Amino acid sequence: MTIEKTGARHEALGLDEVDLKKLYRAMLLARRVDERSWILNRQGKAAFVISCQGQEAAQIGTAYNLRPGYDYLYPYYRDSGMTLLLGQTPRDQFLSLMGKKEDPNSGGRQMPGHFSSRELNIVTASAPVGVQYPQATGTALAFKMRGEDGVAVACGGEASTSGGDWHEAMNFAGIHDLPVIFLIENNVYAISVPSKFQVAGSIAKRAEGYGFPGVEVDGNDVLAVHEAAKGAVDRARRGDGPTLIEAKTYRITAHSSDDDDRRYREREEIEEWRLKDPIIRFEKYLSENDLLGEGEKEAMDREIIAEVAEASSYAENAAFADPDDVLTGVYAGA
Ligand SMILES: Cc1ncc(C[n+]2csc(CCOP(=O)(O)OP(=O)(O)O)c2C)c(N)n1
Ligand SMILES: [Mg+2]
Repeated sequence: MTIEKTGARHEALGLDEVDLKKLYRAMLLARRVDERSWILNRQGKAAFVISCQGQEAAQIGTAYNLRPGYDYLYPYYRDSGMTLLLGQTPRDQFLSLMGKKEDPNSGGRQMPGHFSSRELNIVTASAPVGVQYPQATGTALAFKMRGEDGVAVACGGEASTSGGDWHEAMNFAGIHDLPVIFLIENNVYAISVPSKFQVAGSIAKRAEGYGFPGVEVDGNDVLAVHEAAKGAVDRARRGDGPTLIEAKTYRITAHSSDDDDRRYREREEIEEWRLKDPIIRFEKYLSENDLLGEGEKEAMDREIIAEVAEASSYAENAAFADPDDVLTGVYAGA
């Protein structure tokens, strides 16, 4: 991996030391929240976990370019890193994970991973994969009609590009030059199905057929993702239209806490990808460029672990949602 050694990559991207530490901290926070979530699941305190592990660079590198509360994010279930960067807190995530009343996403009514915040313009996903793409495209149309320079970002896994919604959204966005970014986090699997049985050809190249750029990027390299996303965001704000980003990455964990991935993939494959772990790679870049010493790194991690522990115990002790409240906000008038 020679790319880490080319010192001033971040300078070429207009990122200073403060930016780099924010990027690193955000990736590590997402990882630690995720790890804690699995522990809560194994303790019987969280019914279901769906993980972002391995995809932190794709998420943080993209979200770092957005204006929270102005741009719109249509995340998918793995995007906890993105939502944390935009302003959701570890406490919010644990409250949601454990179905607590204070859960800001849905008051404990929704499955974890359905991130939602009116203040932050994060729009909840629906359960069928891919329905977020036409919704985000509609929001981009609204930005354009109002003459605003906002950007809508819609995210999903590679398998969601096999559905019709994705193609319809891509086509509509291409026709009307809309300020929407499609971020595909290609993590190689759709539950147990490897991408070779799910996706024909290149995802990134499909954008050309819809009349706008498609970029394939190393999704485990946060600086490469940042560069691609910055180009896409700048282009959208200028009014030049959509961009598709295919971030090539890997799902380190099983599909969810209910999945046993030993049934369909070799442990060696996971170990190979662990060597390309986006957090370790970025650590290496930072340390090779004397931007993050061992002591500072450990202090940051200790601080994050303490923050996560505090958030987790707050949520554990919080009240459950009231069963009588289950239909509030579900049906009109309820
Ligand atoms: C339309 C639809 N079909 C099937 C499912 C069941 N399902 C949930 S997640 C998933 C895998 C999606 O894979 P991908 O888009 O690659 O995302 P990943 O989970 O790998 O991040 C499937 C098939 C669903 N939710 N919606
Ligand atoms: Mg996938």
